[in-house]
Amino acid sequence: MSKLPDGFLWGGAVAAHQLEGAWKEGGKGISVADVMTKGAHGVPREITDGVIEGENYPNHEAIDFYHRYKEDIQLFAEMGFKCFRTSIAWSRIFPDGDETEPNEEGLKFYDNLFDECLKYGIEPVITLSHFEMPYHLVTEYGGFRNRKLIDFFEKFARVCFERYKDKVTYWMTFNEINNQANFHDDFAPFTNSGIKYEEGENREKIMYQAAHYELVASARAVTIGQEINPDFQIGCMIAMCPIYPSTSHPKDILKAQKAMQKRYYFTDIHVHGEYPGHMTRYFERKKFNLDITEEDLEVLRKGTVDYIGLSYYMSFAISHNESDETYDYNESKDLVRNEYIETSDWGWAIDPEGLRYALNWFTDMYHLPLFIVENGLGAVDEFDDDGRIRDDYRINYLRTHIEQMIKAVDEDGVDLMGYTPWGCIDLVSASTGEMKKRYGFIYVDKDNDDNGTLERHRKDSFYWFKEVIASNGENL
Ligand code: P53
Repeated sequence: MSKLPDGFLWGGAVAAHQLEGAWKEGGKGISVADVMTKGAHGVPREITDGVIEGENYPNHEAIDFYHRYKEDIQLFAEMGFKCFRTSIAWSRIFPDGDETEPNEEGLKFYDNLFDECLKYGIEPVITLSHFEMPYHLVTEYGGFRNRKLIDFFEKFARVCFERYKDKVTYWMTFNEINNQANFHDDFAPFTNSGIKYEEGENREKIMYQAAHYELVASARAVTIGQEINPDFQIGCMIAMCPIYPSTSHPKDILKAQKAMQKRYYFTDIHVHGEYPGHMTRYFERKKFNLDITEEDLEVLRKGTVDYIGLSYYMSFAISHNESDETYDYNESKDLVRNEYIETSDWGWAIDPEGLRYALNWFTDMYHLPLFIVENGLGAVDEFDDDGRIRDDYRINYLRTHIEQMIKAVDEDGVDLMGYTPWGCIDLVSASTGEMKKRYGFIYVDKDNDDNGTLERHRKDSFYWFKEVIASNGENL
């Protein structure tokens, strides 16, 4: 007897910009992902001013899913997927983001894609905004610095809900909205919010303002979606990296708690519909004077989510700083290495127990169903002499995480909807733009220098995951 509920949503997750390619086809506009070059571990991707001739933009072709989705979905069906998480590329539907009418060719592509999933009984699980807003909204409006973006997002959401109301039940609004808690780096503010900072700007204040507009946009979308189809399940999506105190020093404990508040207050607003006291006090202390209206607060109260979607890859650890009595969190400076934990080739801490901890933490805080919509190991894969990819390191990572997930459900009573490992087919890495950082059960023949046939091959983990799904998590 499986310890997971019947109907548990096993599947895989991707995002449009990381696999579709066809960046200029079907009337698609340029997105923020289309102006990011390739980086590497420790080498950030560059955000260029528009698309510059001669630069390497890995998302332009990606793995050409736009033309190959039928073959790929057939492979997902062969693994027994119950669901498939992807996003709708905003710039396929509204190429510039501010048009009055949507692009029919873009809408049609997702009709075909969802029909193809449904043909095999695979539920689409859809993120509306996954690091791919139309680039025009950045150049013309400054991204989510601008309140107008709320209306543009709302319109996009409404068009998608209306068009796909009979095909899609599970939705999420903004992918990993809380990544931008790391506003000191350029990556998250740009991918989350379309924000490029000028020298000398108050980055933190701008981030909180943008996040506020996104939270309002999300809440409006939730309310509209529930009206369009009351059966919709609309969630938020949070990047969960639990932050542990590095020692039992009370100041480390407090520092970790304050850091958790800063990284996860987004969830409080999505779920409870209001700002927690520690955030309103913080804004006052910092004299941010944000544009938050009474009407916004009403919208937030109304548009609370049905479930929490989360990604889980790693945990963090933190120490207090004797010279700073405020406990204010600086994600790019304050984190320390956790000596009990191994890291991946890209430096991400591998911590299966952290997943159980995270599921319990969310449950204690919010009492809502959870959906693990990303988890996985980015690793280098190589064919052996028999033409096989023996990715036991990936199987080990997933097995140990699934074990902890099952304990959270079975022993701790966590209400869990499903599990969709990230990058079920190899795709372009978000943080580095590399192909080499692979997550898939399905290998795609393409390297970091754009060589390869784009052919698909089943890895050992493909057959393993198929058995995991078939046994509903019994045979790991
Ligand atoms: P890559 C940072 C921390 C946790 C998750 O990441 C993150 C990031 C940003 O990269 O992103 C999510 O490809 C994101 C996906 C992304 C995946 O994790 O950098 O939702 O788009 O591909 C894995 O290895």
